[in-house]
Amino acid sequence: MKLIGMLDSPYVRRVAICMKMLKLDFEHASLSVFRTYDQFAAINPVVKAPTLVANNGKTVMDSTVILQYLASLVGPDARLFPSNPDDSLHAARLTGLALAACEKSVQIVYERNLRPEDKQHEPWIERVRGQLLAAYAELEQEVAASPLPTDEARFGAAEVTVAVAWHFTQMMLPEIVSAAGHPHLQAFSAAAEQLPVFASTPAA
Ligand SMILES: N[C@@H](CCC(=O)N[C@@H](CS)C(=O)NCC(=O)O)C(=O)O
Repeated sequence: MKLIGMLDSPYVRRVAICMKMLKLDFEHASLSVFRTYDQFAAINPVVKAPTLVANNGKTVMDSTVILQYLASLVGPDARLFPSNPDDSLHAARLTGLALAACEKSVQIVYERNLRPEDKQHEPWIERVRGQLLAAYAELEQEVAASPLPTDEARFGAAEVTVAVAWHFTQMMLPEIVSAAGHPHLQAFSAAAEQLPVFASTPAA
């Protein structure tokens, strides 16, 4: 299998970390959806990162869809997604909030980096900023109410996604989402980034 996309994308990084946790054999091609557009398009004409090239050559995109497929490869012992309904609901809530935070972070980064300054639409940026802060406020409350594990053996896709999302936003938009205002997320992310599977899959 081949994972296409750069690790500075939180979506690519969550998949890469989960693949390592599942001990799946894969090759990583660090192609940019911007700087190497044509090379990326030759693999997946939709040019979305991450793209997974399965062993039969078929491509699959969207990090969540890719993780669902990967979980099916490793059978019932796979620990990406909890099976008990209460744990599953908790994981789904954490993942949904973290993915919304990633999406809103990426929207702000694209707005700043891709659109000329005189074409930027402040009301739209304000809306996205409010959504981003709301997602992290909810996530901070969740993590404060039930602390997340910090040993890799107890990590599933939800824990990976929360850690990767927070690290990405802190890397790109620390002036918008303050670390000091989210102490539980900050502490969880710091512990996660120390784990060998995170450290060997750096975002930058
Ligand atoms: N929902 C998707 C989002 C993926 C995504 O937006 N990736 C960005 C890179 S961070 C991308 O492909 N950007 C290029 C584009 O959307 O044209 C996922 O979970 O994989």
